[in-house]
Amino acid sequence: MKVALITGITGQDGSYLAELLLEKGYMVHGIKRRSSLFNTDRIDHLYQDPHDPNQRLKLHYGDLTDSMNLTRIIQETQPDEIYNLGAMSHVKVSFDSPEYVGNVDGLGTLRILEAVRLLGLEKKTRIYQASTSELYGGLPENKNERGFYDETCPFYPRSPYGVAKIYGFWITKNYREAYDMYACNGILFNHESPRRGETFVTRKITRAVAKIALGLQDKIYLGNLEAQRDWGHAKDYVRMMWMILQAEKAQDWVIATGVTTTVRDFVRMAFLEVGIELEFKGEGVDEKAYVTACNNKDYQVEIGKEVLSVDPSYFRPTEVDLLLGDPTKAKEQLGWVPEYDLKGLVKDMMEGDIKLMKRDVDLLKAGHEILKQVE
Ligand code: NAP
Ligand code: F7E
Repeated sequence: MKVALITGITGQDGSYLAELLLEKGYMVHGIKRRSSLFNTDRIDHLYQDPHDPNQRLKLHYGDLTDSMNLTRIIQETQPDEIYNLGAMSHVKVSFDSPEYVGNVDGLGTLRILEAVRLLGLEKKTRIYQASTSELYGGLPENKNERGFYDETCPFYPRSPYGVAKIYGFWITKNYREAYDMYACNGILFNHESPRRGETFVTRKITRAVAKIALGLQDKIYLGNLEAQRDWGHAKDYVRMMWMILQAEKAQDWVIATGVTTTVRDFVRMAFLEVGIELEFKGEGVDEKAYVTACNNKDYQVEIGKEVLSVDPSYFRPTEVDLLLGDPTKAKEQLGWVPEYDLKGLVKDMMEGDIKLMKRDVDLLKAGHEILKQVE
């Protein structure tokens, strides 16, 4: 049985990847951080009985800042594949905690590579490093001749997160070249899902739109509506992480959809999923969105209602204006065929959040009923 170790298993990608590897028959080890509250919501459905000897998912307490702990876990689990997905992954927050992000996202990668090397596992263990389109920084002059970012384009990170991840990228490449290790960077463009962290822009939008449609929230405040991102579905992207480690030769790969969309248009698409049409008026920090039509009888919001404003506190000190990836290499050499397009992604996220918010409303109603009976 193949053995995989996933750092960041409790995150969006870690949870989908664990599901995929279990389906493929792997023994999956995951590293989770100690926390004062439960932090395994995204994988609880995979991990029902830790006492079952046939359980193929095992969690280990650990942290990417702790070399001894990582070395011990790798020694104990002897993985065939390591997926280093653990990271402080929020770009805006990285400006508040630049040293921490350097330690976890940058040096954390080195700790994994060095542990594998010191344990003499460099010929056994294949390593996937979660690199990112943030490395490009969105500089227009660095795109390829077709106007996309691919594996040949220069990097220019624009945040402490991007700078930490560039260390992770280069140290992975360096260990591959210096020690002949099978270590790859997946340069993944933004990928989202119903499991996306609530403070990333897509999930923030789909949660708010679901609440507005159900009458639970009045409006949403966002930052830069002009920013453009190449958004794919996390389920498609974790499949590529696995495929990257199955390739004959260790290399670096861009995974993207090749389509870019503004934050503003993502908002429009999310509202349209519940039949609500919007008009945007004003510019810059004064831009607002108003409801112009409600075509679904279940989601009726007052026509003319203001549902979006800009809050400059969400602006970043340095912004990545536009990301657009060219996945030709992965398509041609790995057979990359995503199942979801942007419309499918928005639909999946909106369905997830409508369901979630309705469940909250039902729980609230049930609570009121119980209170009434007690009174
Ligand atoms: P995520 O949802 O934020 O998950 C990050 C994971 O890392 C969580 O399990 C988190 O644990 C863990 N983690 C954080 N700090 C850690 C530490 N000090 N030690 C050990 N684990 C730690 O991120 P994601 O969207 O799944 O992304 C997965 C990876 O891909 C990340 O490295 C991210 O930077 C990278 N990436 C993401 C995208 C994207 O669009 N999603 C694109 C390119 C690259 P807790 O649950 O305890 O917080
Ligand atoms: O921002 C703009 C914001 O935080 C996207 C991470 O997974 O992908 C992610 O990083 C855009 C930016 O993701 C709000 O300014 C507007 O231009 O969803 P995000 P990100 O920064 O692109 C890359 C590839 C990673 O590697 C990262 O780990 O949306 N934006 N208004 C906003 N963003 C947020 N978060 N909140 C807003 O209110």
